[in-house]
Amino acid sequence: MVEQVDLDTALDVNQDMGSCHQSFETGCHNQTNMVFTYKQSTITHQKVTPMHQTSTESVEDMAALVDLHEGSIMHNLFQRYQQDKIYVKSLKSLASWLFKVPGQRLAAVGSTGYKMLLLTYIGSIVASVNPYKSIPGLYDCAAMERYSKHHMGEIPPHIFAVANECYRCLWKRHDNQCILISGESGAGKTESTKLILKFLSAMSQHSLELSCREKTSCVEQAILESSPIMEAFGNAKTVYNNNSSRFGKFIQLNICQKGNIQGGRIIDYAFYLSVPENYHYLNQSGCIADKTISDKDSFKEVITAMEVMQFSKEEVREVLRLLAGILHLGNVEFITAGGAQVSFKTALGRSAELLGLDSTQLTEALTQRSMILRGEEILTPLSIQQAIDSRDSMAMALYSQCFAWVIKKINSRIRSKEDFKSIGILDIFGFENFEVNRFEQFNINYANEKLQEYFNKHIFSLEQLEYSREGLIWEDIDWTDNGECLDLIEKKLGLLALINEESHFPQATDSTLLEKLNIQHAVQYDVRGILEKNRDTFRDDLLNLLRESSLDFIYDLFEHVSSRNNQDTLKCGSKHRKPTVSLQFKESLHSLMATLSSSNPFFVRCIKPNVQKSSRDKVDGMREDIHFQKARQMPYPSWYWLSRMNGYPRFSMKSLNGHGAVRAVVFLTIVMNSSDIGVGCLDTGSMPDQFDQTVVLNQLRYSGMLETVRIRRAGFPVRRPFQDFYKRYKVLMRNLTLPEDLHEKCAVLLRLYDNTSTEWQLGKNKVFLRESLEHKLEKQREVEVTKAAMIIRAHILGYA
Ligand code: AOV
Ligand code: MG
Repeated sequence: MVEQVDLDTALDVNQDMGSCHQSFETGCHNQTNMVFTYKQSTITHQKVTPMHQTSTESVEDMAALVDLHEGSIMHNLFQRYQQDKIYVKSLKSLASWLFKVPGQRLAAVGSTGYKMLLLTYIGSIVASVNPYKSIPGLYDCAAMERYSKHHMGEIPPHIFAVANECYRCLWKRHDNQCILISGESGAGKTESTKLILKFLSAMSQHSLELSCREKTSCVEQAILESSPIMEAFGNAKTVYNNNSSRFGKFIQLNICQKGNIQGGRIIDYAFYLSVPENYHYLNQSGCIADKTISDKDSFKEVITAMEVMQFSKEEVREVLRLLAGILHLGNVEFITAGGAQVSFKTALGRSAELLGLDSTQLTEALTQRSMILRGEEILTPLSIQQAIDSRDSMAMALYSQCFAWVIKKINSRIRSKEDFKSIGILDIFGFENFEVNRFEQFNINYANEKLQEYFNKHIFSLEQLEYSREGLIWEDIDWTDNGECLDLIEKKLGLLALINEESHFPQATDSTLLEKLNIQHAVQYDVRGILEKNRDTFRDDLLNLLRESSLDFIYDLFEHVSSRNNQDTLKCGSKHRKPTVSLQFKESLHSLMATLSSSNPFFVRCIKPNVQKSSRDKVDGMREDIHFQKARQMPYPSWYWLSRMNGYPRFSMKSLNGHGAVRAVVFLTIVMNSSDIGVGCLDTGSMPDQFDQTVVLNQLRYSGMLETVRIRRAGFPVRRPFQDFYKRYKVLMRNLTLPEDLHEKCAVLLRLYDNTSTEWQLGKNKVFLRESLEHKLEKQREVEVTKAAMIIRAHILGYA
């Protein structure tokens, strides 16, 4: 007897090494403080079963994997990645058959039955692995053409297929659609967003009548051109991504009845997340040039984009001038002579000139603080650190106002009336876990948790709720709820509440905050600077100075910025104080979630194959070499070794290790044909193809990928109200003796196809089907319908 080896028990790896699905653990690839455990086990060959063909050959739809566990999912991704097939899906779209028959389309939209069905339909999930290189032909016009003509599931999974399905759903469902793109920093969210925009704008232009092509095509172009501008201002290089979005954005495309993009709107979730060292201390990062980025070309691209976006020549100049002013401001240095004094006058002079400020006034504002107390101005000299802080806060204020202005400008260019429905595309900043994580990371990770919550709700909660509401026999699938993590952030006495409370005490410092947080929670973020960033108070005297700029552009930027101590705030007391950054952030996240909740979601899961930002090609040449070297240092997963020995992986290992033990190293010996073969096993060792399993497995785990595939497979994704089901398949029931009851009628047909009732269940109001059975029914129906059509034709022609 051959039995499946349960490596969970066999390996008994160190279980308490921390499960990685919480934001504070995710993305931690820092291997330096890793603990390695070592253990030896022996398994006889009877305990190892051959891998199913679906695992050795890779599948497009992960729900089709016969061996379903982390190992097989990851291996599937890996195999496809090796063939440059970066997309995989975990659900075959239900909608694909509903509208397959063109003649059915209108009827389907009109019928309430279908609407009900469609409302319970969960958007599809596509996973992509970042190739870190351009794959020829993957996104060209021919590809767009192909995907626009096929339904999801008919041709290999692709980001275009998601965009296409989303676009079609507008017409089928008559509600707003949204595409939610998640994944950690550098996984490919922004690239996916741009590809979706590219596809939708092509679709929009296609369905245009020639006469109006000119006018509308401008809007599409403008929407596409918004990307380089926003990236130029809102992105920065980080260790995870050379072009990392430092702001989240939600792009809404308004589509008119005819199917064209009318215009759109971009909402940014920036909120001063842009720390100054990312921008004006360009030299501090120690990285001025990057091989992968051509500054000259990017600059040209941005300027062209701004022209398309109808920024006037003057406006472009003003923006560049402001940026230069900020850079010079960053070079202003201080020495101490009593209080802080400006030591590098040239930088200050240039900066003042570029910003249209009086250089003496600027010097004063940077080195002393002025306050009006009972009508009298009181000047306090600043320490060097305080002077540096005021310089930085001024630079940041200039930069963020400028960014806000750019977004406003773009929006005014692409604005349209909301005519029909919209497609929203959400591209946020991905999970980050640096060596030191600060307020920015806290907010970024909070946003990611929120998005995960939305995903969980749709994929797991609502789905299982529907089953129980309909009284289906169903064993609930366990999934990792991130509710606790969100409670930690959002609930009463949660992190946000504590940070905000402390921000309102003028005397509070980062260390008092730390103390408070430590009493309540244990979280790993660096508190330094949190309070200041959260309060986001910009000194009134600095604000006033900027408002005195001789340049209209700068004056306009600050005209409506409210000052900290303005009369209203004082009069109304603490109730009306300016909301803190994190409070605004929380509110905007909640309003975003509300918008998303009223749209039909599609999910794209971006996965990063490694942390070196490397493509597969880069290492192909060295593969054997690395393989050899690494083999000595780090063990490989057993199936990988077996694959080396046998040409391809032939052995199925259930769940490669115990839950959460991603960072343990285990050594496993498999006895085969009575000769011992040492098999290095699992985790930490990175695959020689830049497909680092630790990195990938981590992402699969915290995003709930395994559970997603499981629920997709175990579930009954196809569901139709009895009446609809009967109507559609009546043609298959013609020769059957049918009972009176509608419910029973359906059951008779279903039993005919599957009398074990594994592929279907009857709920209280609906028939629930697995996709496989629905395919069979559809196929047969098509045969019958064609037959009927031929008979009718024959009659008309007078042959019968
Ligand atoms: P992110 O948006 O998910 O990170 P990006 O979309 O900026 O990540 O992708 C990072 C880099 O990966 C890009 O600059 C490309 O070089 C490469 N890349 C991503 N997707 C593809 C693709 N489909 N084909 C080829 N190369 C790709 V962050 O914004 O950091 O969370 O905050
Ligand atoms: Mg991005």
